[in-house]
Amino acid sequence: MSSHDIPADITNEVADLRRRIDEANHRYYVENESDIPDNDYDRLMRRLQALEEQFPALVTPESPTQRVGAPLSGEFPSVTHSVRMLSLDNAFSDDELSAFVKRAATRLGSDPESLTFCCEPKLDGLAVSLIYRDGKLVQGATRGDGSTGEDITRNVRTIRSIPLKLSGHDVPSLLEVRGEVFIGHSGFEGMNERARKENGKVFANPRNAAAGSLRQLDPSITNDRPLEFFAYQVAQLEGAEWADTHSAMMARLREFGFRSNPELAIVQGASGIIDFCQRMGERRASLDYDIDGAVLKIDSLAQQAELGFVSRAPRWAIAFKFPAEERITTLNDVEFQVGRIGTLTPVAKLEPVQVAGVTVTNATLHNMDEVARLDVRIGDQVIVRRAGDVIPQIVKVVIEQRPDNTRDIVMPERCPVCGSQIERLEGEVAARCSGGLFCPAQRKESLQHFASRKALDIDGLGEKLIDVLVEREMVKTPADLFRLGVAELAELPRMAEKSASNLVAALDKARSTTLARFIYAIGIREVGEATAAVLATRFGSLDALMSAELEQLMSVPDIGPIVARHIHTFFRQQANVDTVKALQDEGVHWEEVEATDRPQPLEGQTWVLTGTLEQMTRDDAKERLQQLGAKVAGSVSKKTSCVVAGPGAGSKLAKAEQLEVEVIDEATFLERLAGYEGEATTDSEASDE
Ligand code: D41
Repeated sequence: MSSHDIPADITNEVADLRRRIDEANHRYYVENESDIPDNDYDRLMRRLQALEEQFPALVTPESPTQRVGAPLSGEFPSVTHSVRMLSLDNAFSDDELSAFVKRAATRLGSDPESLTFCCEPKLDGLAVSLIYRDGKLVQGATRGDGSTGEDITRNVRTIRSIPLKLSGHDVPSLLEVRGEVFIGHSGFEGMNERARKENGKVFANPRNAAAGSLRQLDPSITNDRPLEFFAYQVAQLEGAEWADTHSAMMARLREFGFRSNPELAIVQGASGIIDFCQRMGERRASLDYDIDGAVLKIDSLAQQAELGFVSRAPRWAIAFKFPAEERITTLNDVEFQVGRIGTLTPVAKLEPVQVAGVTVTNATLHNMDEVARLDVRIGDQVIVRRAGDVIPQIVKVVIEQRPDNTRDIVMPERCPVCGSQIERLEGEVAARCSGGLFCPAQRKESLQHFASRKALDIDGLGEKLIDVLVEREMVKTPADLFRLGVAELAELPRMAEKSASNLVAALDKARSTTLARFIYAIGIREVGEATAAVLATRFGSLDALMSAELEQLMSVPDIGPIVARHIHTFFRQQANVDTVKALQDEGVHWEEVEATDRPQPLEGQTWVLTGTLEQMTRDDAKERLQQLGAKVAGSVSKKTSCVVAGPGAGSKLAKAEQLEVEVIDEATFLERLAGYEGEATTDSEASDE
């Protein structure tokens, strides 16, 4: 039956039902007011479903019954953003906010106090793009790297505060809306509550829950999650007039049926944005969603266009980030963890406390000097700090609240794992278990190090699996890993045929490595990835390094007497020589490189990477720089040779500009790398002859 044959009263009733359901949805999910009882709503929905079932020709993708579609098989297709999704520069202080306003005003040739800003809280969710053609939602995509994201249309369609069809008049032929998808506190509590009852996945915080929910291949799962959406920008508009200001565009979006942040405010000048950030800091705890700062945008679209952007972030907007969150809790106990080379690290066991969105139960106390510096005792009230994804720290003890029954933190005399003697070497902060590779804790740590990303990078060999392998004595030394068979692995807990054979394949792949990675992987004390890279290029072969005398080692730039001694001692221990030999016998190999005394192209230079790199990972960039002889530092100083700034670069970029250090973007960086690497290979080829 075609829609022509359907009685007019049915067509009218369907249209009327959809209008009433859409309105009810909008009132509830966008305006947060419910004016229709659940029963009535359900009745409307059921009636519409019945009619659509009877007259399938009436079904359209925009019908409120069509929010949940079929699961996707495989992965999300990728989509190219026709207008790049920019990132935001950060400001961490009032001074940085003032500096931002001043820079913009100078460029615009206007008075800083006259600039108008549109301000809103910065939601800790996920940025998405929504595309509407002729008023209908046709695509939803993640931000991805800003130019390519994932097509999550089916999932965004389940979010009730995202209209499937634009409302109001003068609906544009093309509209791209960007905004943040998130889960509010009340929704989060509800979903975790349900998950606990049903033995489902319990999430650590709303952000993880939102990210996990958005990346479901089955939209019916996404549909069960309380995702919400706040619009924050119009990125494309055709077939309708642009307004003059960002805030007027946000008002248009509300007419189309979107939610924008109710805290949105228009302010003047630096003092206006500083006040707003201050106010948001105070409001933060009473909002129903997590925010990590505020976003401040110049309101005039003409001024935005005039300012443009640098290294993928607009000059007309900035994100103010709140300072790290702090909470008070009780230090219940201290345990000593045994590291790779036996170092004992005191770890604080805390009364669980929520800090910046996650429950914190452990914090490192680093070493006994730190324990003494903090003057911390078991039973103390302590202040715990966590900034974003940073490891929690104990900042200080609240001495005024010290109870009477606190206990001293004492270093044990025997290793808590293997019972060996603990030794505290003179001139060293750390105390060490003397058990060596006899100590399972040290064995586990060295295997973890060996398998880690910057070492042999063995995919699928995680901490838990290593624990089991060591506990069952299936693996004692790294070479044992390469002898593991699929059958024995498949019998382990949480393993199956598939994961076992994947691991064996990963081990096989790891057999072919580089000398630098190998030197790093074998775990010589104080030989990090950078030192390992230097040693590899200086000595060219493992044999040369193993037989190097102290003087030779010390003559390598950046290698001091202590590290030289560690390397020298390492290769004079029979056990270590045996391990290296056993690994080579198991087929671990690398291409020999030509030893060079010639200065590397970037020798003596210090580089800093900041912001997001999009063509490569930060680790890759670091490795390539180090291979060219450069040091890669974490902060900018007068000695910095060059800063590579990607989008999101904040204070380091500002510092570089202040110190007049050269700043290049990723594209330039890639060109230079290619040039230097060309230089390096031509040289070694020449020396091959
Ligand atoms: O609430 C947010 N997380 C938020 C993010 C926001 N309120 N506004 C934003 N505005 C922009 C520009 C200025 C580029 C339109 C943003 C973001 N960007 C953003 N989110 C993730 C990367 C960039």
